[in-house]
Amino acid sequence: MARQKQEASATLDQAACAPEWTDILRQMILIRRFEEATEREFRRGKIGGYLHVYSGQEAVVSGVISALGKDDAVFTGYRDHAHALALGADPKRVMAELFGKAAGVSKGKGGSMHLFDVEHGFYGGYGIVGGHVTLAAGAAYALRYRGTDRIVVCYFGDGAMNIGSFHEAMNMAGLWGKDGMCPILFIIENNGYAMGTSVERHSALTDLAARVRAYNIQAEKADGQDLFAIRGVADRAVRQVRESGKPYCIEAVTYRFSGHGAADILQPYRSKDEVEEHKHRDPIVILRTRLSEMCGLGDNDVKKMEDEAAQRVAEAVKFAEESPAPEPDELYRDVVAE
Ligand SMILES: Cc1ncc(C[n+]2csc(CCOP(=O)(O)OP(=O)(O)O)c2C)c(N)n1
Ligand SMILES: [Mg+2]
Repeated sequence: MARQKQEASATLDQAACAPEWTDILRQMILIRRFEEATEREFRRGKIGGYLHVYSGQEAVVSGVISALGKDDAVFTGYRDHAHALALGADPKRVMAELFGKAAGVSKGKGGSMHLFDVEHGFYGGYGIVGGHVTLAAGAAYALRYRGTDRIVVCYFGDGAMNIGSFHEAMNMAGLWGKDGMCPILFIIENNGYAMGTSVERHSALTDLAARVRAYNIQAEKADGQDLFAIRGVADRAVRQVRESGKPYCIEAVTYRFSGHGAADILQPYRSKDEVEEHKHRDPIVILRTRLSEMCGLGDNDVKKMEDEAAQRVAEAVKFAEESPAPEPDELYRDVVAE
């Protein structure tokens, strides 16, 4: 499902059992199956470089991106496959990028951490932790300066909040926001860890929303495992950012089910019990259960979604595998501005 071409002021109407919610569930299932496939293909040696998957955090992407207008812009770090897919990027071209193929969204030269798909409003995909927050804040300023009503959404992790560029970006966003010149929605993907270091061990203040408020930016926490919770906050925040031109921040409390990256196999920093406990709050299961209770979504409906996702992912892998590598003379193209 691509982004809804809805009015930015769309309200959350759970009772209506709108088809939108099943579309979002379908999207979250696709993202999960896609990520599982990338882990398999990494182990088969088909994907080189780094690989960080989003499993467990899907509601944070689907809940916010589904609240956006079609012209809004999204930035994130290196855990970026889900963001590209939720914005409507073709799974075949995303997988081809991971395989380093010319048909990839970044022409096979970016890989997992550097997806880019401007046609769908996706402005990356960045490997330098927290570096993209400055770019996103600048983009938000530029959009308002040009007189548009587009907004920027910038995702980052809990760990990214400890790098200097994060604080520079927050300070400028807070300042520009005073004049209504920084329409940006920051999303903290607080999954509890920065690689193997827990929030308790890396952040002097563990209330991450409070840290953002220090920059004169309104911030609130939301349950990142519950699609309806995160979407409800996102609807309100997106409307406010668009109208006011001021930044806003949502701390989405979530959890990653896989290791930090494909190489993080032993995960000595957390117990198996801890991971299992969090799997009881799988965002896909939570949404599926809600839709079956509220709207009569049946096991057969879900099975159809699972089959469809499996097929789309298998087609993406096949496409990526069979696609040609970039030509050697592509090596320096698009690397620096001309
Ligand atoms: C400037 C910089 N320093 C260190 C790293 C190495 N590094 C990669 S991911 C990561 C942890 C980031 O954690 P977080 O922001 O919480 O994101 P998550 O992986 O949990 O999504 C670190 C330190 C990097 N890529 N860039
Ligand atoms: Mg983290």
